[in-house]
Amino acid sequence: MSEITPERAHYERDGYAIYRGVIDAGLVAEASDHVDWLLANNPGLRPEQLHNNLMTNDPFWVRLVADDRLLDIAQQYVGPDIALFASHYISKPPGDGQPVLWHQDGSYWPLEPMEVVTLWLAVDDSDAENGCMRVLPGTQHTELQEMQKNTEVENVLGSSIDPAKITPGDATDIDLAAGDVSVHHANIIHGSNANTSDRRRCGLTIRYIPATTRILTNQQWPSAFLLRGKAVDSVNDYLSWPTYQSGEHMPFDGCQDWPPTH
Ligand SMILES: O=C(O)CCC(=O)C(=O)O
Repeated sequence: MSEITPERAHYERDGYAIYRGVIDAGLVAEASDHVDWLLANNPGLRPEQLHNNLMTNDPFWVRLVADDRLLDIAQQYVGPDIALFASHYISKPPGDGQPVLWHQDGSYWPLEPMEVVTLWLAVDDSDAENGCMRVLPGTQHTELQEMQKNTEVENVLGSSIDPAKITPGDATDIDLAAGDVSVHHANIIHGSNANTSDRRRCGLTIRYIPATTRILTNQQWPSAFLLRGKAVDSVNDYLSWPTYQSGEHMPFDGCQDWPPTH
């Protein structure tokens, strides 16, 4: 059983926690370059929509989510056998970065049981001005609600909780510096405002599951990677970690030796 850290106690009470200075500036800069590289290689995609289908054959993305500093945090929530379920860059450009309307993540996810934790890595400084994540503390204790289609404004998910059920005045802004990480529960109600500032706001969502959580799909899930520990028989089919190929993938520190033997 992991020791209960102050962050973990905060998560138990409020449904989220903040870890400062987790990822060094060099790796954060590579993640920032990665977003530019993904956009250059996927013309037409909005920068808020860099989803897990893009990561199946992307060594840097796997290297990033498999970073021990992130896994050490995830392990406190999901135990030692850790798989990836999904990961998504939400990069809100200055001026017209779209909001993420109020939602609960678990309402969207084909997971059984719903044992999962999200780490949100700040690639940029993220605050109220540029559309940081906002949470309604304590709502992790509420049941998952059905999301409703919502296209009143251009928004990242195209759906939300019925706005009449939300009191935005109760929200807490999650103010992070680049390299910080916030953690949140699958049931907590959260979202983020549009980015009307002159600074980009980019974060990487990373959804870690214990190897006992099943991804309910008939097809190979595009971001099912075993990242630490052991798989459980007959639960999920995991992908091989992609091998770096010069000219095909974004180069990164250590790419020639990627993946490590594990
Ligand atoms: O990045 C954002 O603004 C929202 C992130 C989010 O909804 C999530 O990580 O579940």
